Amino acid sequence: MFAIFVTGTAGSGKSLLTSALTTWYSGKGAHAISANLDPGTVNLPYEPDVDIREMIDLQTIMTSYQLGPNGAQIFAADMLATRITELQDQVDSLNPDYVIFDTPGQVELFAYRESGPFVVQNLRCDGKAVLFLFDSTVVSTSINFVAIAMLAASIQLRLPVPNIAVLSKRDMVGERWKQILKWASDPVELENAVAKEASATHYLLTSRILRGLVKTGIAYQPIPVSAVTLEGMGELSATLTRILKGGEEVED
Ligand SMILES: Nc1nc2c(ncn2[C@@H]2O[C@H](COP(=O)(O)OP(=O)(O)OP(=O)(O)O)[C@@H](O)[C@H]2O)c(=O)[nH]1
Ligand SMILES: [Mg+2]
Repeated sequence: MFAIFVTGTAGSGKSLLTSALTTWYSGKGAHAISANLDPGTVNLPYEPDVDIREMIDLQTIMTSYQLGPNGAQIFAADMLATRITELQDQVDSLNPDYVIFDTPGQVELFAYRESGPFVVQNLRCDGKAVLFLFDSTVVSTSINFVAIAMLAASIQLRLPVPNIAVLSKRDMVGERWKQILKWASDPVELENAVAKEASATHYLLTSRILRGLVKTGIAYQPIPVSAVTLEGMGELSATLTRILKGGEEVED
């Protein structure tokens, strides 16, 4: 069994991509299941096979501990680790080839507290990967691209399994995703774009951050994907296969 954790900023397309990937793998004849790890989610664009909401109830937390919605979300996020045995048992009982985990809308609740990294590291399976979504509609300016790349680097620190960058919602920005890929592959082009976009102070800060990122070797070549038109799904699944199966024959 291989596990894929879909992460990204609020609204970046995690749930729809979870759904699209599950359907994609099923269409290829694999047994793929989806697992929702967001206790606070209300509407999901798919029917999860495993659902943390059956193990952690936000409403009960709010009443039992007299917490408001935000406090309860934090409490619930921290409880995730205590449900790992139940999660593992439920996933194992379905015996999937792939389990796609949809993670909470607020990435900080999953990545920066202890429970998310604990689950990512301790779930037993044959291979794991984290997808981090660069939302095309957000990173269509060069400064935002740098800001989200910093976040991606920080998620990589917190979730230390192979991370794959995905440029989500590519169908929403016309041809602009091509420009974003150029920035991603060429730091000089990105820096020039920042120079045009930013004020002098902003430019200094952004270009220094950018150079720092390049120096660390953390270069992002996000895979442009649409969870609606399914463009890019072949490339994404080929990359996942390469990483999860470590060099076995890839199929598209
Ligand atoms: N056109 C288009 N819309 C998308 C795509 N992916 C997501 N969306 C839309 O973007 C909005 C947010 O998508 P979600 O999948 O709910 O994003 P999320 O990251 O799970 O959101 P939260 O869990 O609330 O943080 C929804 O209206 C989706 O229909 C895509 O590839 N193309
Ligand atoms: Mg979601």
